[in-house]
Amino acid sequence: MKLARIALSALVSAAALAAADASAQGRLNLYCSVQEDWCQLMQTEFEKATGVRVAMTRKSSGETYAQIKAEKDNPRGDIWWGGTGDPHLQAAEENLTAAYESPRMGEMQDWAVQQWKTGRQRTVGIYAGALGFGFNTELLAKKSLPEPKCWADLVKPEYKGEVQVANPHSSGTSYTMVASLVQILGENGAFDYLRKLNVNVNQYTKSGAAPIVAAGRGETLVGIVFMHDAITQAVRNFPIKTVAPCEGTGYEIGSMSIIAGARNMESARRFYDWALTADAQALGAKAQSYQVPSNRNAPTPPQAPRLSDVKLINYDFQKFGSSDERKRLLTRFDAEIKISN
Ligand code: S7P
Repeated sequence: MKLARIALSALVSAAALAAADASAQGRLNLYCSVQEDWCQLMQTEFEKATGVRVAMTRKSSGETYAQIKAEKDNPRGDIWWGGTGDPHLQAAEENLTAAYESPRMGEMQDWAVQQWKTGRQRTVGIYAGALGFGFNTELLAKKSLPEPKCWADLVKPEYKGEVQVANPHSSGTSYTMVASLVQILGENGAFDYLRKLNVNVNQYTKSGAAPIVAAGRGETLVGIVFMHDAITQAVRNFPIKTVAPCEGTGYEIGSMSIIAGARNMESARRFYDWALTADAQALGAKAQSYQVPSNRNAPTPPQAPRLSDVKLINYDFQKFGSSDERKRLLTRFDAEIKISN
């Protein structure tokens, strides 16, 4: 009996010590909006580097923005890492995220610093990538269709039912497409285009990269995605060709923001500083994600599309990341584009 009491008290002390240890090293609730493999790698490498225990949730950019907004009076997340910059800017404007200046800011590319300034220090650029599309080369040959090269090709009758893209509410990729088309074609031109495209779309997915995964498997011919997401599928040996649309295209500044009222503010800042290091940014390529990193000392993966070779528009992040504009465009999308799923 006495022995059992001693064993029990030893067990209780060990558990108390472990708990104290964990709280000393900290915890972090990470909301992650890139691909699952990269999210997991960031989680485990940050844990290894700092001993902070990370609970990670992966969701698309628009979905994460909506979750942070819904939780604003009782924040459950500490940091939002990855995802397109527009919803990060919207969150910044709505004060859902907290201002922070990392000691790493001097190592950042100008476009990453500009994102931080536009977002009143509440969000920072962590990578950049151009929007485009990819198609399955084997399916194209089987169907004897011409190679699509331009946005204009995707609305041609021969591609009826052959195109997949995400829903712009849940997906930052798809909102980037809507905003880019508005900037290329003018707003009414863009909505005419989206109505025609709707005829050719076989499915609006929740996640932005899903259409190119489906194209790789032969479930759709074309997927409208960020070019780096198409390259990932080609690197994985799926028969995917990546296209930079001939008319020009928009791009994203993938971003990171600390959530206002974060319960683990110290861990959030620690993650933020770590995620801006060249070493942490080099993890993307290890997870087969080929964006251009924002730390000037981080290597750009050789597989990453060369942005200097892509006809990029002068994307207006201030305007298209503003709360009113994003809400207005999404409302118009719902009113005019009758999607069936
Ligand atoms: O796969 C990486 C990536 O394309 O995913 C992010 C994207 O916003 C998340 O997907 P959603 O379109 O579903 O929101 C991009 O920021 C990133 O480059």
